[in-house]
Amino acid sequence: MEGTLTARDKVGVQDFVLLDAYTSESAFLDNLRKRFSENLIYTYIGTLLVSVNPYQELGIYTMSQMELYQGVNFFELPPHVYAIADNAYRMMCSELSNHFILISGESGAGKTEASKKILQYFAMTCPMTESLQIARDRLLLSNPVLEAFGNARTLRNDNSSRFGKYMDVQFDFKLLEGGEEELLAYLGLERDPKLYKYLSQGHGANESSINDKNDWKTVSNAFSVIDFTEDDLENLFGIIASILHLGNVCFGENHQGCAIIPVTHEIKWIAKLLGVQPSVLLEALTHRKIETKTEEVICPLTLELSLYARDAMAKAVYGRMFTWLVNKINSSLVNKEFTKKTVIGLLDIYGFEVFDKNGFEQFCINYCNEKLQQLLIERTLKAEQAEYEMEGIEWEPIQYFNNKIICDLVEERHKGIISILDEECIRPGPATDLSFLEKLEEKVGKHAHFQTRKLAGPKGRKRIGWMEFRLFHYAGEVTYCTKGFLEKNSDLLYRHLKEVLCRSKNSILKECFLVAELENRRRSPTVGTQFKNSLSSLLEILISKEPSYIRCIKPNERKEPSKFDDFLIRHQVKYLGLMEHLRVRRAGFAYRRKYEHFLQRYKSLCPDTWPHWQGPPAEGVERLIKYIGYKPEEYKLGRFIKGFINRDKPLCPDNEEFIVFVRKNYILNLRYHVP
Ligand code: AD9
Ligand code: MG
Repeated sequence: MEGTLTARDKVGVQDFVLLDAYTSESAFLDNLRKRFSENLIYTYIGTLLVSVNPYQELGIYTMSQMELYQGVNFFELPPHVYAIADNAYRMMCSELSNHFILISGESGAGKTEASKKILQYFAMTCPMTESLQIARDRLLLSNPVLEAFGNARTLRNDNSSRFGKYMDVQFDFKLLEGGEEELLAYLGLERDPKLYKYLSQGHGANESSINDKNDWKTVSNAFSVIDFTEDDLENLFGIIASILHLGNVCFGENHQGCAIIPVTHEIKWIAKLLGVQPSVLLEALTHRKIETKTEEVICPLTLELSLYARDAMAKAVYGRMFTWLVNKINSSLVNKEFTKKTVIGLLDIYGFEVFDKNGFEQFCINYCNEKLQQLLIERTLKAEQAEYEMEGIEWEPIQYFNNKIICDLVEERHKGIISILDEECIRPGPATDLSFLEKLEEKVGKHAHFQTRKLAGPKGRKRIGWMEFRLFHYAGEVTYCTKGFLEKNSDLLYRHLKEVLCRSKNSILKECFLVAELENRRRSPTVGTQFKNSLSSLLEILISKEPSYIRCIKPNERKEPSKFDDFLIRHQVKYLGLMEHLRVRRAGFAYRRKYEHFLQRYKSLCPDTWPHWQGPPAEGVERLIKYIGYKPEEYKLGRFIKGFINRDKPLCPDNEEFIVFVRKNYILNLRYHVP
C-alpha cells in the first residue's frame, strides 16, 4: 500500500478512471499536471488516450520503445501512443475489420505529430512483404509532400494542417526559398516571399522554426519516388506560381465604378502558365455572365466583387489541386495486395474551437465535434450495454446529455441552421448576414440551445452582439458572428472564371475542372451542405466500427516546454468533453478479462491461489477478488457465453469464455503489490 501511495502522489494515476474524485475537474487537472511535470505526457481514460504536447523531444519514440509495446496487453505498460497503435493493429488482425483512430484537439495540440508516430509504428513493426514495403516508403514520403502544400504557418502552430480546413486555405508553399534558379525564372517568380501578397498575409511569416531549404529537398526527393513525371511537376508548379501571381493582381476602378486591371504583367504570366487566353482571363476577372431565360448578359463587376472573384479563383484552384495531389498519392499507394486487406484509418481532426470572434469556420468545426461526440456516446454506451446484457451483468444506466438535439438544430433538413443559411444564399433579392440572422430568430428562435441578443433579453449572461447568435454546445456555449456566413457558404467561383479554368491547357487543371461541370446547370452544393454531406459519410463509416480515440491538449500558447497553463488546459478539458467521457467510462466496467488470464496474472496476490490453483478458474477468481478486498459493486463475474467474447464477433466458436468485469482498472494498482 505504501508503495502505491507514494507512486500515485508523485506521478498521478495513469488512468483517470482510477481517480477517486472522478467527477472533479480540479482533480482531473491535478493529475494531468503531476504527470506533465514528470514528463509523462500520456494518460488514459479507459482506452482513450489523453496526450499533452511536451514541446520538446522526450526520447520516448525510440526503436526499443516500439518493440516494448508490440503485442502487449493494453494496460500492462504505461500509456503511450504506441499502445493505441498496437491495439488498433491487433483488433484489425483479430476481427478482420477496418479500424479507425480519431485524433482531435485544438491547433498545435499535437494531432499531426501523434498521427506521424502511429504511422512510424506501423511502418516499423508490421510484418511486410516487399510490395508493402514500397507502399510504406511511399506513404512515409507522401507526408512531407502533403505538408508542403497543405500546411500553413499560423499564429498558433508553425506547421498547421490546413487540409481538413478547406474553407480557409492559407498559402504557404515553402517554395520559394529553397527552389532552384532556373525553375523560378521559368515560373516568373522572385525568390523573396515577401513580394507575394498571398504569402505575406499570414502572421509571423518570418519567425519560422521550420527550415525551408531542407524541406524543399525532402519534398522534391519525395516527388520522384511517388510516381510524379516531369510533366506533372511542371504543371503542378505552374499552378502554384499562377496562384502567387494571381494574388498580386491589382484592380482599379473606372468612372462608372467598374473594376479594371491597370497593369497586366501578372495576367500575362498566369495566362502563360495555365495555358489560357490573357484577354479572356482579364475579362473573367472583371465581369460576370448573367443568364436570363433568353440570353447571356455580361456585366462588369465592382471593385469589391472583382477582389472576391480573384480570391475565389485562387481558393478553388488551390483546393482542387490539393485534392488532385491527394488522389495522385493515393493511387501511387494502391497495390494489388491492398485491395483485399483491411485498413486502419487515421483521422487528424480539428477539435472544438472557441475564440473571441467565431465565424463560419468555427461553426463548421464545432458542428463536426458535436457529431463526433454523438458517435462516442452512441458507440460507447450502446456497445457497453450490449455486452453487459449478453454477459448478464447488472448496471445502472447513467444520465448523460444526448447532444442529438444540437446536431438536429444544425443539420436538420429544411429546419436546421445549415438549411436556413442555404435558403438565404439562393433566395432572390437582397439577402445579407443580418437577414440570415433574422431568419434564424424566426425559425429556430424557440430552440433551447439557441439564442440571439433579441431573444436573450437583458438577463443574458454574457453579452451577445447585434450580428451574433449563440449555440449551447455539449461542451459549452459559443457565440458566432454571422458576418461572412453568406459569402463563405456560397460558391463564389463565377461561371465565367470556371469556363476559363475548364479550357486551360494545363493538364492537371484539366483534370480538376471538367468541362462536364459547365454543362451541368444545377447549382453546386453550398460549402455548408458539402461539409454536412462529407461529415455524414465519414460518420457512416465510423459508426460501424469501434474507433480508438486520442485527445490532444496544448499546454500553453507560447509553444514552451514544461509550462502548464491551468486556465488554458481547463478550457480544453472542457471542450474535449473529457469529464463527460470519464463519467461514461466510470459507469461501466473499465477492465475485463477472461477468468484464466486474470487468475494467471494476479494469483500471486492471494495465498489461496498462489502458486497453483487446482479448482475451476471462476472459483479461483472469486477467492482472489475477495481476498484483495473488492467491494461487491466494484466487480461482476460474467456468465458464460458460448462461442462469443466481447462484441458480436464470433472468435473461437468452440471455446467457452468467462469474463471478469472490474469497475476500476485495478490492474494498475495491483502492479505495486506483485512480490
Ligand atoms: V493543427 O490543428 O494542424 O494547427 P496539430 O496538428 O494538433 O495542430 P502538431 O502536431 O503540428 O499540432 O504539433 C505542433 C508542434 O508541437 C509540432 O510541430 C512539434 O514541434 C510539437 N509537438 C507536438 N507533439 C509532440 C510530441 N509528442 N513530442 C514533441 C511535439 N513535440
Ligand atoms: Mg496538424
